[in-house]
Amino acid sequence: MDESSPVRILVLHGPNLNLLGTREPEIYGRVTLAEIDAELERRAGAAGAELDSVQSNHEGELVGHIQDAAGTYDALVINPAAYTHTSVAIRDALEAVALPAVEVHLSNIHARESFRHTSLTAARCVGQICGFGAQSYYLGLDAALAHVKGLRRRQRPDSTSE
Ligand code: CA2
Repeated sequence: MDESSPVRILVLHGPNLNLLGTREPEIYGRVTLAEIDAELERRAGAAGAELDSVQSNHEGELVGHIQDAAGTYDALVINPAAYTHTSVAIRDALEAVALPAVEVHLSNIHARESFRHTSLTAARCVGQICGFGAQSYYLGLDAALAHVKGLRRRQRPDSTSE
């Protein structure tokens, strides 16, 4: 993809995140997934980037979206939700496509039950942002855009490797 083309970001939301804003507001807030997606799209547009969002309750579908993202998108922002803590398949897909990914979580998974402290997927991501509610997604988008721009800068023929 040439350097002048808009950065393309795919946002992947894992299981149950379609329920956002309807239940457990004390943990996940009152914002709906549609509101988060609209704000992500607005912010991406303001930055000259393009963004698509997909939610799935199915592990295999998420794996399929990760595989299909290669060649179309420059980076992923992913909240694997409960699959964060269980899914070798999503971890392997992230590794296989070698697309930069930023893992995001609404809640601070490290301050919750011990089974949420481990992320199988984070090690295959550029980094993880958690605990800031919907802001985690917006910070994740900023991080993904900055990362892709850095990669493009380093790929310029005249760039020096410091
Ligand atoms: O904090 C996050 O973003 C999580 O990825 C959310 C997952 C949880 O399993 C992870 O440990 C942390 C759960 C998503 C469920 O979302 C709901 C939203 C509203 C009502 C019920 C569930």
